[in-house]
Amino acid sequence: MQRSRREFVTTSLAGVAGLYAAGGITASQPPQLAPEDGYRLWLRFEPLGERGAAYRKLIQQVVVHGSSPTADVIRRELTAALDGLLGSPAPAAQTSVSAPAVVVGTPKDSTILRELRLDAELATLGPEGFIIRTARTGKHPIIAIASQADVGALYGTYHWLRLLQTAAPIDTLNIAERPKVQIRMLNHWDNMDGTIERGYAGRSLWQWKDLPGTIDPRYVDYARANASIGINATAINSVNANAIVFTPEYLAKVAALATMWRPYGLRVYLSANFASPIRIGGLKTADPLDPGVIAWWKAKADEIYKLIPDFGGFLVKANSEGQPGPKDYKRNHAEGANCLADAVAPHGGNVIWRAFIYDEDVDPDRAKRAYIEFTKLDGQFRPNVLVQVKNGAIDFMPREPFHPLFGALKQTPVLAEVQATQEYLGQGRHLVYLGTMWEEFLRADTYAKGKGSTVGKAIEGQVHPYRVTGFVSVLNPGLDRNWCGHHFSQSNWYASGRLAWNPELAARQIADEWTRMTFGNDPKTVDTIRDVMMQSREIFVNYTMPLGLHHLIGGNHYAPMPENAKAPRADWTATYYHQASTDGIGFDRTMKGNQAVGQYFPPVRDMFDSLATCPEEFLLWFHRCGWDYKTKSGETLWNALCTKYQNGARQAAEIEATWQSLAGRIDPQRHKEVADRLAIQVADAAKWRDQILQYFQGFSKRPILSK
Ligand code: GCV
Repeated sequence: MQRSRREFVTTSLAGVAGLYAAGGITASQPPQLAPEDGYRLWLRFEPLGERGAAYRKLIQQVVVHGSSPTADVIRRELTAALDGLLGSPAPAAQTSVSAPAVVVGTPKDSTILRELRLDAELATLGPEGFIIRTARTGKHPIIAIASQADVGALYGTYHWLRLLQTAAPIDTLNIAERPKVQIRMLNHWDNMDGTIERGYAGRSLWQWKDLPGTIDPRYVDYARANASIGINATAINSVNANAIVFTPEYLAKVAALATMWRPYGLRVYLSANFASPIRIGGLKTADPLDPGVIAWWKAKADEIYKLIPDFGGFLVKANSEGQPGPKDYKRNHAEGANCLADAVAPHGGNVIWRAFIYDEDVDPDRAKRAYIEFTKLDGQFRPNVLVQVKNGAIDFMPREPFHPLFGALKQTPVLAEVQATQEYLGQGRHLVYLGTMWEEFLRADTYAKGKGSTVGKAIEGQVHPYRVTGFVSVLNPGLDRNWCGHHFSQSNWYASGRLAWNPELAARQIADEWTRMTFGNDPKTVDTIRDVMMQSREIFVNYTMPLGLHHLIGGNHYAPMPENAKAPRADWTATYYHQASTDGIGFDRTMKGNQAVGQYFPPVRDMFDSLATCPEEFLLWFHRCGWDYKTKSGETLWNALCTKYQNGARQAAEIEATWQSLAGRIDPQRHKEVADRLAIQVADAAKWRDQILQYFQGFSKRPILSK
């Protein structure tokens, strides 16, 4: 892994230095930036110039204490990163201080850190928390990075490197951090044949045919990226799970990955096919109350834990979109989850049971179904079952109100599931930063226990005291050099990790950090990119599904298809949701309609229920309105809709022009690759505008307002 990253550090440095040496440019001309392919993500560690020289005075020595594999990772990361950032080879990591130094480790392993008497404070921060503090040892100033455990020291190291990468002052540091959420997880939707469901960046990262013998260096870079943002769990196979992953042959391969990732604090989970006892176990049933089935899961869990002692547990999509589940045997979701939970409990494992279920017999409205099923079962799950709930009740739409299950389950820990893979948000082609969308979601107030019971606080376990807390991001990177297809999709990986660590972080801060780390600290570049990112999701909503419209797609969930009326299920069409007719448009989910608003706590219910108080961005989600309904701007609904689509398409073109203004400030390869995709985005935005407005005009019978 170091091989590949160092290779890139060396190549880009040599590129810049080489140009100067060749006399091709003078100091007054901006240097030609070496092309970059995006492989290094936000861990580029490019030279910091003058700022680097200032840092170097404070960092003349690197001292890392500890002998664990994680301490070795810290040593390697620090040395390689400082080599790059400070623009000259950093001294090899040492064990004693004889000059201004950065000192990393645990008080247990480090006399220097022990002397700082940090134990009591570190105990409140837990094994993943850390302190970064300016201090002294003997006559030398030091920057201490300390934790109770090596993994916390690793997180502290990345945090400190982020300060350097973002050109922050490091003279007087006094930072104490601990993650606000315990399970900070990625879900990959990778199939065992190497394809990826909703993947837009090539084939699966996992080379099943080469494992366990051959370890692709990329697996380590994946772990580095995750550790750098605090991700500590990963479910590597699709929730539409193939039971083959539980065969001895594949478990040995999974174990090889788990072993490699352990020093980075990354625990493996596996998605479980509920019918595994039949599919690979030779049983005739998968009934969770059947003694043979119970014994099968216990034996399988024992087998897995022998190979992977820190295995996280099972992630399960049951009785959803054709997947098998307990309802096939007339058992409920708690009975199904508990069977698997009992199998992993003796080993300290968890079962993460997805709430993305929408059986048609539960309620005519898909948005209401999961709430109805899971609120009935609260209190019936084993303590090691967590219920994983998507941010909204339909399916990762460009804008959804928060799922009413947040705050509603008192006894069952609820994890949030967001989707970094932009399935409904332009996939690998549109520049859409999702930090703002998740901020909106996490800051939404559920009122579960009065004002201030935000979704963020709920998943932190501060609204109901959950035994375990979690935040999950569906991320489908692939073998494309830049991992995510679109360079800017990397920002959604980054943001989901940062928000999992602290759901209260601001989207703007995250965008700023990511931009600096990914594109450098040039002020114009940073301001321009951060501002584009901050607007990008709203712009996408404007040209696709504004004013609470949702699911105006079909097929592969990319292009506009408001006419989509035929699918195997009504709730896979578009017409089911928008319900446009000559009278108006929108889904009446009010108390006078299908009462979906009644699933929210009273102040939220009332806010959504009343046309006067319902935020207009959710208007047609909750209300059915006539085409001449007067919106808050004074425009009729039809004209307001036209305005949104016109604005969205225009704003997409503005992003493209803004990006062009950065030519020369960003390396030519990434600049061009983003520009090429922006051209697609602009054309798509115009298509969305035209197709949607023409289609709805067939009902509104009003002229399309052009701006
Ligand atoms: C993994 C949506 C996606 C499916 C996905 C499903 C889920 O329906 O389109 O590809 O399946 O969500 O989250 O289980």
